Amino acid sequence: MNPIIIHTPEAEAHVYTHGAHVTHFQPVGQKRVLFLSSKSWFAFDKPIRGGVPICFPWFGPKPNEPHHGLARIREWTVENSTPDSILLCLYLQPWEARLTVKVSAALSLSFEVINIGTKPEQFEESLHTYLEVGDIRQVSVEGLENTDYLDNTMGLFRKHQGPEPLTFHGETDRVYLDTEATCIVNDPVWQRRLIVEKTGSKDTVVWNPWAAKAKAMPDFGDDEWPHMLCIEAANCKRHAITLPPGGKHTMSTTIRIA
Ligand code: TA6
Repeated sequence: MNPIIIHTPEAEAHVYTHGAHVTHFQPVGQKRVLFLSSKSWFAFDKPIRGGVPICFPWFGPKPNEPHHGLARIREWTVENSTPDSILLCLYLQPWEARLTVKVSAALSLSFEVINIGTKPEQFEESLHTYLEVGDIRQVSVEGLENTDYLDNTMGLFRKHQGPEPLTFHGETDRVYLDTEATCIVNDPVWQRRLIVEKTGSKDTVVWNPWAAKAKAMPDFGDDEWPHMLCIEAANCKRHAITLPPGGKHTMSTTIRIA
């Protein structure tokens, strides 16, 4: 399993046909922007740990099915590529899924879903972006202030984020609701700010497993949790999307260093 390397004058990105999985994005002269676990699986029946997993056609658990859907453990087909972009496709009845990756000083992922079936169908989705940070305990996130969220560490209990930026003091697993906001990740250790924009998404998922959960994951190094933060464009739970036959929906995320 080897990545497709997209090398441009401004940045380099790595993409696997397995899961249409972007695993690496590094602007010239900068530290890498995406976290990739040193313990990740690279196996046909397992998702890669890090980068931008595509969660589709469901988000989270589903009885007797793989967590976060099938798209990230399926082999996608390269339909087109240019020096700075690639288009990958997957047929997963009743869906056609298309991911366009564009590489410049920013990394842009556009995820299009088409209902190729004969009746209305519903799906959930997330571009499950793993950002690399110097130390999560010193990171703050702007853009989610005054927003309700479901706390997945407390049975999806609904809470409210106050006027202050989000900071991290333990396992954090939240679905911020009804937000189309751009998130700004302030990383004082690496002295940079990461800008995470999105379109076509009503939820933003924020995740860091912290020490205990990291230790329990075989494909996640025990000492890696301080160096990652997931900021995910998503449409999940009550924002699941229903498409008529022939209907299309696009969600995108764009990540760059300020
Ligand atoms: O996006 C947050 C989350 O749903 C967490 O609950 C945690 O399960 C994480 O995704 C990673 O899931 P995975 O199946 O990739 O281990």
